[in-house]
Amino acid sequence: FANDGYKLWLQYYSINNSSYREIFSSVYIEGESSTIDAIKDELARASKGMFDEDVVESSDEGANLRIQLYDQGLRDVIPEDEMNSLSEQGFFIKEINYNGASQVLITAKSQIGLLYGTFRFLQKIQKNEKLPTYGFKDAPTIEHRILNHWDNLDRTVERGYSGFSIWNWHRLPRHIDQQYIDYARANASVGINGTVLTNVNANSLILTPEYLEKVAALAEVFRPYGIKVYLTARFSSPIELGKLETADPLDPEVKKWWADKVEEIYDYIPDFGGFLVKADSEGQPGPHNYKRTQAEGANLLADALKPYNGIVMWRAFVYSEESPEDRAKQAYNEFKPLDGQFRDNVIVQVKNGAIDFQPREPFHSLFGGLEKTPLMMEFQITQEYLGHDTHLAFLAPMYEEILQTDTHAKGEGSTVSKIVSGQLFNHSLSAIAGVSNIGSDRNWTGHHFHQANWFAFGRLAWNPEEKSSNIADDWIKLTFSSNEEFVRPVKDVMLASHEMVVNYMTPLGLHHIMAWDHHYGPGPWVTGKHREDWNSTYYHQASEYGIGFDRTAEGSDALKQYHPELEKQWSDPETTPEKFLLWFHHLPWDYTLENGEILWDGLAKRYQEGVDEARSNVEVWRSLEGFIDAERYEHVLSFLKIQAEEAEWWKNACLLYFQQYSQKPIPEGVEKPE
Ligand code: GCW
Repeated sequence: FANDGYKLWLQYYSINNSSYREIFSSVYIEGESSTIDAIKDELARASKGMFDEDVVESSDEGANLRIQLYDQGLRDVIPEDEMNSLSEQGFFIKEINYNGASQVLITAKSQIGLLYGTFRFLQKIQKNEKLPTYGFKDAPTIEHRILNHWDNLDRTVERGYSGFSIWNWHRLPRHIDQQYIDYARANASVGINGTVLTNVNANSLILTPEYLEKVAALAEVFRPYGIKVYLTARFSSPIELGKLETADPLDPEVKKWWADKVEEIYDYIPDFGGFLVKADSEGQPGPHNYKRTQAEGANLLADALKPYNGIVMWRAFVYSEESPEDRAKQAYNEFKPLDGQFRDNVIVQVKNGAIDFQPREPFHSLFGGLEKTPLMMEFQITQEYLGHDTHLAFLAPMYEEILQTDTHAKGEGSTVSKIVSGQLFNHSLSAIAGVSNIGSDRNWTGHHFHQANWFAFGRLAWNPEEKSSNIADDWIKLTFSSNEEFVRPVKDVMLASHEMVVNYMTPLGLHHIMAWDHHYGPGPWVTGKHREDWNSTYYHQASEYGIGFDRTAEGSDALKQYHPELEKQWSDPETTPEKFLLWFHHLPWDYTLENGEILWDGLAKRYQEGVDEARSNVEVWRSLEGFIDAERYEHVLSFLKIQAEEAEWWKNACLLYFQQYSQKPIPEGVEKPE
């Protein structure tokens, strides 16, 4: 049985390279620790897989491969200031001359740095890449790079489409599954260094000793790989677990309850990372229940965690269905006045856009809106609004688009990435989160290509300036093959895939026209039964006159929340990028687009483009049969066919629906919907 899908981008498939083959025949690794053991384990797997050789360890510093912490003795080969320019988890890989023989040196300031360096070196080997003569160094710019699992204790996964949760609470703590170790390896190999194990719609049971014991067992598996464990904290836990009458953040008994609880957690997990909290949102309890602010709520937990260096990740996804205010404005309205009121171990976690993980959104106005409070990015890796498990959408271009947007918060060049890395406003606490797409499926992520989104999140978390095309290139080569005849077409498909999905779902800035509740498939006719004014037309506002959500001064004025440069640019439909047109403007059906077409025709053509591309992807993939194993080939093919059919379903449904308002014919070149 092959099941290559399980091995993710750590395939270590056989390659032909005699100089690299030699490397493993003498390896010097200094020191002893569980992280050093993890390094040895990885080298052994890689050498076995790529060259069918065992690693031969040597006690001689002059070995072919030398892995050791940086010290004075290495000053001659790597100057101290070069090393000092790297953050604690960075590494340096260099081919050096040792007594006349050539040697590859991997060095770092910390053992985790050595592990990261080892992974990177093994990736270079797998890709058959030469080391540059001047060496190769790298270090992360964001401190906390975290996966958010929306995993429930009964092992269902909210918005998870890859089976059940990989955390088997029933068997923990006594049974440690190999999958936990492989999870840690995969994460460490791209630099992810934290994991929130539980759903933000939290169950307070996770904070009981019965579960903490299980959490501790997982933390122990992850520790050698530099991965910290975090939990979600339900704000009403003092009532549910502590039998207190209130969870009011200013109540002394409540404060004491959390302080004691946190102390207990650290008894189990000495390096526990902290809490992630969803409060006052979609039915979750929070400080609003006691007429307190989000800052008062966050600070309660921050004070409890402070003695142990734990942090609070407090989500900004706060809105009320009851409020008449544009949903896109609510979080900013709530958090802007609180800037500066959070403790220094609180970081506010903001989704990339202000509505909710739509196929495309402009960046959230809180980025650049808050200055004194560190903000972390929350991306969604799982594809709640992007076709769930079966639709191929490579999300790196979407993440990159957001990270590279200029907020103008401190003049030109104030990109979202610089806010997230803490550079722009000089925050030492920095973090980024991705809502995981991992589940119990044999290939972890349902679609084989969705492994690439987990990989891409890790790579952009490590370096938010990284380019999507590099990420795609690396992922394809590590996961499948380095054969350019395979890599080139697959990379083209991947890099265009997000735009393709936007085209057949929500072109030109349309949003939230998915089917109600499960969000799979089209549903512009119903957006939320539970709320009066979220009637069928709330998000797209289609009428005989036109379509789109007016967020200019004449409309909800959400644009006011952006810095003046953007506010000005985006207030005028003529200067608004077309990808955001209907996000900010309500326009007549015959509004003229950049290419001279009327809006209705342009809309219809984009739907068609998406469909055409989804169909053509099936053909591209068919032409690649034989380049990879049959199992993964067939699996991907079958999903691509589903995607092509469903792209058409999206197009037909949306065009037929909107046509009742536009009353215009389907333009030439667009297949008539049936
Ligand atoms: O995207 C929405 C989802 C909810 C989710 C919520 C959130 C965890 O539909 O399922 O709840 O966002 O981010 O809190």
